[in-house]
Amino acid sequence: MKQTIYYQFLEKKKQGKKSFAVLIDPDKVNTGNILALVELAITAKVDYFFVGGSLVISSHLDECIQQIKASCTIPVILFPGSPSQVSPFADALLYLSLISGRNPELLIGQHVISAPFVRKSGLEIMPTGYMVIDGGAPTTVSYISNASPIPADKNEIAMCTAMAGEMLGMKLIYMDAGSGAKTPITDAMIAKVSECIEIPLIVGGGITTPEKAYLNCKAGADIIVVGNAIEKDPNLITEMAAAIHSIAVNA
Ligand code: 1GP
Repeated sequence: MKQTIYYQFLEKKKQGKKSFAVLIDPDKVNTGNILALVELAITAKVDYFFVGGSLVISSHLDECIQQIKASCTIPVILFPGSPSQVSPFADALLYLSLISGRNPELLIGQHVISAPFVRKSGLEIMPTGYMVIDGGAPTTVSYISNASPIPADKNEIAMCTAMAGEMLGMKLIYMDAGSGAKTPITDAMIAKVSECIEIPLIVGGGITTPEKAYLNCKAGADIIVVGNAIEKDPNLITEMAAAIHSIAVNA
């Protein structure tokens, strides 16, 4: 199995380097604005593009990824809301299991159904323990997943869930308050989780300022994901990237 991008994650974590992933929802981009976004991302030295969403209505996922790949070398990682969001044009796939929920379909059911198709894609597969944290209001992911998020102040539950995910063999933990969350995940919860796992920690959902991104990294996040805030103001890419990359190596 390919592990090129995952090794990059591990190497960066070892060096204390933090990464910035821009989340692109294929429903919200078109040929015109995607190229402008890629240009900004190249200049700001964005580390990764995550592509996907809890609910992708349009059918131009492949086209969207091909456009990104044709214009830059930034790796494209699928962040799928369902098995239909698998594109062989991407570089890697976050193979998500919703370990914070108790919906068997999202823990293993959909994986079984789509396994041959996913393997055939040739994508680098990254087994990811996906944890949805309450972001202050129902988000698309909390509704669609039909599973309760972890309460925002239950740091111990988050810690134990991440620990269990790592011991089950997950290669990444992704803590997500949901797209457009009113309240992003607290630094205290990020710190608690990051202290108890060795695998890279991805954090996203409701991060709207470079300050918050910086503090999340200081608390232990390895990769920060931002979608909504950049959709509203693409120029935020530059400041976000600078804040995340400003963390001194091994500080
Ligand atoms: C959502 O973590 C991502 O799954 C990003 O959230 O769109 O709120 O930045 P935002």
